[in-house]
Amino acid sequence: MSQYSLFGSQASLFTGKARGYLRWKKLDFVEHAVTQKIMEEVILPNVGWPVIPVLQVPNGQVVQDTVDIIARVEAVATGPSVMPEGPIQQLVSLLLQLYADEWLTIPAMHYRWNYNEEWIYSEFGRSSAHDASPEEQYRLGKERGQRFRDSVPLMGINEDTIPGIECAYEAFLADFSKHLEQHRYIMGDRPSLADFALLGPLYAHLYRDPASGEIMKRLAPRVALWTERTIAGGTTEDGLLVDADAIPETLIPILTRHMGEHLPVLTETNKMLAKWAAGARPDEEVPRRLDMTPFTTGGSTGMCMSKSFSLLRLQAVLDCIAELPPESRAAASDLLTQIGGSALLEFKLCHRLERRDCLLKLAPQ
Ligand SMILES: N[C@@H](CCC(=O)N[C@@H](CS)C(=O)NCC(=O)O)C(=O)O
Repeated sequence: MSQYSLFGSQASLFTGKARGYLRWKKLDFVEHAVTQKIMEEVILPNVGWPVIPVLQVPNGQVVQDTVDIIARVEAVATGPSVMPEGPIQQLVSLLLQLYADEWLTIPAMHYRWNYNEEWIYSEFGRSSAHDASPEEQYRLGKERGQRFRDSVPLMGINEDTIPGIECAYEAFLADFSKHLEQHRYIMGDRPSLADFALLGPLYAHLYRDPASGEIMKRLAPRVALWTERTIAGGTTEDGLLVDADAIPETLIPILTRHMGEHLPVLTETNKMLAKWAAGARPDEEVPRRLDMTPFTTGGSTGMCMSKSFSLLRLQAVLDCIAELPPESRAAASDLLTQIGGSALLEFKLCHRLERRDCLLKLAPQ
């Protein structure tokens, strides 16, 4: 019997990230669908709130958050590290993780809910109650899916912003396709952290949901093929990362779009966190949503919720910049300037964050 259990779902964005990574790592694990029983007996007692994916490790401990899951497995599994060795490649990996986890969720949610709504209700029901009748699955799925559906307008997805969301997504697909003409994965010919992070939004919502998948396969067949080999955990044809800590030129347009769109929102979110933190108790959970903030994507503007969690992923980027070895600092500064991200060189997070008890909290000062 496998000693590792992944509790998740085929329809879940972050489960795709974890699954692709665990397969690549060749970890002996079994994936379990999250039934009501698993939710009540495993997830709620250990995590405290309903969220997936969750990894149960051999000593019975339960790990939540894909970054923590990856760190936990990296510490024990053999084979190459998911994180490239070069400091500049590490920085780009963390930037792309911030993009994938915290910004590409907008097109992911748009295409799921505006192109696949009825299908996804049944799919949620099928994965959580596979023995129920199709009608019962639809009813259950609709009940479960409501909180995700309700977050769509809060993410700034509406009639005014949809043209921009689609324009930015299609431009991303075009850029990524171009990149894939030269490399099998983000950082060369084997998958690494950025691939698994991007797999989150690109697999469940944008490839597997039928109407989204049709769009991806039509507009960007190379991205669809990348999605297939990355969710499989790589293939026997995979090779090596690009060497000498180089960043493929073809990533520049992707990184530039990310900085241009996300950086203003992160800057506002940081100000909102500062305001909240000024009156917070030391052990208080940071609210998941702060205020609404203006954003621009693909030329459309709107208002979206500021997610405090995004600052945790940003903190990993800032830590990486702060810890760069002296010989890599100039290259990092040039790269950030080239992609419109030089503000990150000076960015001061108003308060250090950490996860305690599976919740986001202010780190003790
Ligand atoms: N930062 C978390 C995000 C996990 C997450 O948002 N999971 C979604 C499903 S893909 C979920 O369960 N959301 C429930 C919620 O946000 O209330 C991770 O990397 O694991």
